[in-house]
Amino acid sequence: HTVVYDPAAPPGSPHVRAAEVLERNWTGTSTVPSRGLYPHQWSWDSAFIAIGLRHVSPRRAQQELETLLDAQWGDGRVPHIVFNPSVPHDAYFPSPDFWRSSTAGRAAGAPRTVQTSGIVQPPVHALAAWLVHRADPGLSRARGFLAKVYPRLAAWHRYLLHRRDLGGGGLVSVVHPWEQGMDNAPAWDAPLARITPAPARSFRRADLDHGAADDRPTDLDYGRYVRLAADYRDGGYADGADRGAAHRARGEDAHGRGAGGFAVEDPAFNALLIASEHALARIAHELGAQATARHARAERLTSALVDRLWDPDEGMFLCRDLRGGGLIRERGVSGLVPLILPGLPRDVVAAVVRTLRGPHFGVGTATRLVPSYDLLGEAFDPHRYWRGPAWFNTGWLIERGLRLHGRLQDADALREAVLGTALASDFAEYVDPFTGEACGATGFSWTAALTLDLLH
Ligand code: 9WN
Repeated sequence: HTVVYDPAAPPGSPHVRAAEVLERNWTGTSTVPSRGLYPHQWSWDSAFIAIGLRHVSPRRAQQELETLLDAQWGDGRVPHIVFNPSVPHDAYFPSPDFWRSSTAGRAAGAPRTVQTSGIVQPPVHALAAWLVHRADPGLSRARGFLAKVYPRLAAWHRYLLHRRDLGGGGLVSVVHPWEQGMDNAPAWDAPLARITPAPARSFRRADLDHGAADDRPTDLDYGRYVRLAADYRDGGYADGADRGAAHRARGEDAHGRGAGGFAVEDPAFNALLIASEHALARIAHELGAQATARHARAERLTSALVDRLWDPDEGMFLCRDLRGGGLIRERGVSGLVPLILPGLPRDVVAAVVRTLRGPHFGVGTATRLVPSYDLLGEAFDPHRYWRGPAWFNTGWLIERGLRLHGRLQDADALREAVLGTALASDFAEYVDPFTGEACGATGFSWTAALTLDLLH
């Protein structure tokens, strides 16, 4: 591969520093989120990485997405981790021998040659594929990039819309907090409280070898993550009605373990699917196919999102707990991410922008970046992962949303804050939303990638 040499960018410039992070984290076929903590390929990380990498090497950005899609399952799901076989199993937990994809996932069509997890992550991929194509359409056409990824992306969306509409209202549900990507967000506390944790001695966390315990999820959280993932695996990674059947076939109670203890409709996950559906329409059009049905579906999904998850009193979107019933009354950044949608009603846009600037998120007043959780919420902790710190992928999404809806001053201020903090923190995984102090890993790939995108 080649890294484009830009004579206008002196060594040590923001562009070069960000490109160097991506260079260091490149394995030859894809990019790890960070060298120590996350030594494999992650699904939504790769989408964000490709969005930045396209400015440095459109070729590598295409390959990043192709490598991920090569690990797609027969039922259409794109796994949240693709394991690197040359990394020792104890470097990350849960490892391939926990997920056992090629055996436990056989009925769902898991690939035989590569080991993966069996859960998913937010579908940012079609959006990424479209943006990668646009960066160098000539190369993309020469390599047949869109023609290659389009059927896979279509199958991925089909899986989500057909197998994961567990609430029956048109939206997609996540069955594990790792699927939504904001692992220990306070919104999950109530639905997770119903899950019996796996005993702490039954597994060994590898994350604490790299990250400060106070910045990471707790052991109790992990016990529940492990239980949910093991139950899903033991049901053959079957979804919906198939899930009960898989458990009955094993002589288990379909309404206990098999029914699936966790099912949540999340605003960010669904908004990213809708944004990607619009992108898939553009890709279809570019390939000479019909695009209108896809745009129409994206608009219908936008209406379903507003109908099911918008709370006018809060001025933001909330998560819906399908097992406990009703909206979860915790304010998280996920409820602001639908700002990226072009078809959002004007009054909804105005209310989300007010909430962003108001006391719960404080953007432009108490904070310059977007905290992951309500500054006034009981569970707020400025250093603990998704319970307060600001993250760069959500900052980027909200910056894009503000710009899309013509809030240029707010967008410019957020862009400056994101760029300044990313550079000052050495591309941290997440930061204290007040001080910008680095938390978690540094040299984190999506932070570097989205910095590159904002620089262009
Ligand atoms: C579990 C890789 C991933 C991100 C997630 C983030 C974190 C994993 C973990 O790291 O999750 O998937 O081990 O904590 O929460 O959003 O994709 O960067």
